[in-house]
Amino acid sequence: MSAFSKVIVANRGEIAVRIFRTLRELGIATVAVYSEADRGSLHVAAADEAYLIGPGPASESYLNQERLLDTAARAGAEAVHPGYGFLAENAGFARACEEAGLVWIGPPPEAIELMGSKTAAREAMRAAGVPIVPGTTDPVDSADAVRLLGEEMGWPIAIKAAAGGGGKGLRVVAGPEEAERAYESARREGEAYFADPTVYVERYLEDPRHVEVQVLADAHGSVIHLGERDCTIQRRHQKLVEETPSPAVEDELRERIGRIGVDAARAVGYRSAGTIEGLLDRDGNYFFLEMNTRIQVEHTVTELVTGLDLVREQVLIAAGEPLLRSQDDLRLTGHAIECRINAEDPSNGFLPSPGRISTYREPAGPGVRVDSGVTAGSEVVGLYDPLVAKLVVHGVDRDHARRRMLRALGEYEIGGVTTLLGFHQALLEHPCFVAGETCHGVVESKELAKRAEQLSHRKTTVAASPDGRLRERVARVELDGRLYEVKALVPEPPFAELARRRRERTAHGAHHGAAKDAVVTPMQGTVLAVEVENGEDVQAGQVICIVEAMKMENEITAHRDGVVTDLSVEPGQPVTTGQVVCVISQNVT
Ligand code: MV4
Repeated sequence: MSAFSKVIVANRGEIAVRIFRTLRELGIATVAVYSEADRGSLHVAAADEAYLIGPGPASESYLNQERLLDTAARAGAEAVHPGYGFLAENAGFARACEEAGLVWIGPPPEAIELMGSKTAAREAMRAAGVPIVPGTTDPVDSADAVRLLGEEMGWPIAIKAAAGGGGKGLRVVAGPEEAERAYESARREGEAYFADPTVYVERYLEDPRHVEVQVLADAHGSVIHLGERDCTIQRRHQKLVEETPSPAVEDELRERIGRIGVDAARAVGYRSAGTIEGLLDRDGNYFFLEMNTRIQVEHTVTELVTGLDLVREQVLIAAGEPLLRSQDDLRLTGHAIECRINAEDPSNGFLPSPGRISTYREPAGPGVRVDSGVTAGSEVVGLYDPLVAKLVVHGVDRDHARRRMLRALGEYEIGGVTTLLGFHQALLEHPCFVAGETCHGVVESKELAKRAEQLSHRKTTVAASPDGRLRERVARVELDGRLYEVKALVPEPPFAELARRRRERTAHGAHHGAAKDAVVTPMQGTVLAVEVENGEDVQAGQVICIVEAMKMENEITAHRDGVVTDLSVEPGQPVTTGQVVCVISQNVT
């Protein structure tokens, strides 16, 4: 006898595939939905049945509530699993599912709603005795109020969007003279992202760790925690590496954080799997930040150290079954690390790198798990999250897991698109990561991007020799029964010289007059910030503006030194692919 006979997954990519695996183990039939852009995707092939939920823009299909409900009815599904992102934290959709007679594999809509407002959540946590970052639980409605709070709490302070989360709208204010600008810009970002300019204020914590607690709550009043995850390695509030246990958490602190997580879940009548996100400061103080009312990307590391299947727990809880384990039954074993394998280019401001995956080979062996949404031939479309796979390892301790991750990263082959494989290798070899430090600043550093690029070219050497006349080609030869990798230097093809001259001409401009080069947006999105002004001198690599696309922030940088002219974008403005942002003219000195 199983919980449900058929479940629909309102999601795509690796998480849809991940959920289908568990459903299959439970003997539950699986239903996929797909957009027109996803017809050939792995998650479609991984399900028993699949339904098109287009037409219309691909980015809207997984958000089309009516279409999803119709499809659930048509397929005869009994329950809906939303995965993460898309409609996972949409209380209205959770309610609509329940009203349509479908079981929502997630928390009660009221809990989603309450946690959706950061100020309401802070107030509820304060009332429940959960420590929150010192600051306001009410909105702050003027720059003067911000200045007053700064004098009261001491500078620096943080301004955050009330409807936000994940660091959206976060502005650090060092002193009273910065209050006005920061207040206005945090409000603009809140408006741009959530159509809600409401902001509030917190004390700014220096060099904190992002530490979160996984909780499970059933419909019968049991709530347990599954230990913490450390997600300190982030870039622009996008997590890149997650691990458990946290290098900064000892048994006693784990118990304290765990109790905080359980108290927080109980206070909002939580049910299902959930995560309490918090900040851990250098003195060991732990503060509630927000609660994520969904399965998270990084749930995998908790699975490896607990031996539990969190999606299975979600499904059984939704079916009304009681938790089978008490807090005392749980044992946390060893150390787990997850690296997010995004199709992004770290040497180009982590710009999305869409394209077709040509060659694809996953690592395997002891302690290695790959949760992937792609295979050889998959098209990585720019419309969606750039996360194509998650590489997760388990070891007896942190250094064992770290070395195992490096070994697995070395085995992983993804051709055709640029990924974070090289970046993760560079990071995990860096002394800051080895030492378990916060690595703030290192993640974004040029040094790491450069090392990442070197590492990602190691296996496919086709670089030109310095004079450009010879190319390296690596071949494998067997000599007297032993395998060798040999580097052959072969002459470049005859057209290469012409192509090089042409490139140089465009790079250096025409012989007479100043060269002009347009900076264009590589993707459709919304301008969040403009970092330069007309007439400003910029250097190659300097950030011109930040464009948000599919919840990711992307830096548009200058490709050459020069002077900015014809700047045509401003914050909040939508832009299309290939739109001219500004022109960079050569400095004529
Ligand atoms: C903060 C903070 C300092 N003080 N809040 C919020 C969402 C998360 N993505 C990062 N957030 C932060 N909130 C206060 N009051 C610093 C950060 C922060 C951060 C925290 C832990 C680990 C890495 C971080 C990177 C950037 C910002």
